[in-house]
Amino acid sequence: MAEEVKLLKTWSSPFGLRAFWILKLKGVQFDFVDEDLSNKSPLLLQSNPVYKKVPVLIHNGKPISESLVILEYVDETWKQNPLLPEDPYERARARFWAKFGEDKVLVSIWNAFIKQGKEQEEAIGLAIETLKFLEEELKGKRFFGGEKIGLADLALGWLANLIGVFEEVIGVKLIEKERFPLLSAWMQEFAEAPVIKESWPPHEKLVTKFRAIREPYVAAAAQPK
Ligand SMILES: N[C@@H](CCC(=O)N[C@@H](CS)C(=O)NCC(=O)O)C(=O)O
Repeated sequence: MAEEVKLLKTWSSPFGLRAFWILKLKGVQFDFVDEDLSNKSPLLLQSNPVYKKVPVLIHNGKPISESLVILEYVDETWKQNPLLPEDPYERARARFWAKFGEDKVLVSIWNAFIKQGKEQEEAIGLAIETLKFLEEELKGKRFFGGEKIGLADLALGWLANLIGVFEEVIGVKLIEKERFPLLSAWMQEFAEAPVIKESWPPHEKLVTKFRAIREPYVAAAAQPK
């Protein structure tokens, strides 16, 4: 029976990119739909009734939500080009860094992006402290997965382009080459890797989108307290 693989995503979503990347890296044939998140399709609402978010992978009619869950599902279902290593300890480490990316990196960078004034300075300091753990983890490695792209690389891959977008919008450099030489080299190598390099959304379009997302936070901070 032919496999039916459909990905619900949206053009700008870093979470959607994770699912898109792994399907491409595995060479899985799939269709995708770019959802309009201001008018979600019935298929999205039925497929992810809990969070109502993209990405959703629909495999032979069965929906799978949450990008990190999708990465593991695809890795277990299509065995070629494995994302996770064989060794259980190394698998645990890859999952640890993927989770760190969600819980710490994403949160601290988002705060640095939306906060203003003194709060922003503090948030930037925290983001830099968080990023130092990634710099340390990259010592002696090309990718978080070692010599090749692994789970943590796809989980953290959004950094390779969204950091530049956030930096442009807030006018502050978060990842400086001098402070983060290994992370900067990883961002460049990841961004230019086959499959990844063809998938980035247009930079200017992202800047416009994220500038608009940030505006209400800027306006709220300007209100007298
Ligand atoms: N933890 C989720 C996050 C997904 C997510 O936040 N998706 C956003 C797009 S970037 C979304 O669908 N937002 C629609 C909404 O919140 O209504 C994942 O990793 O898949």
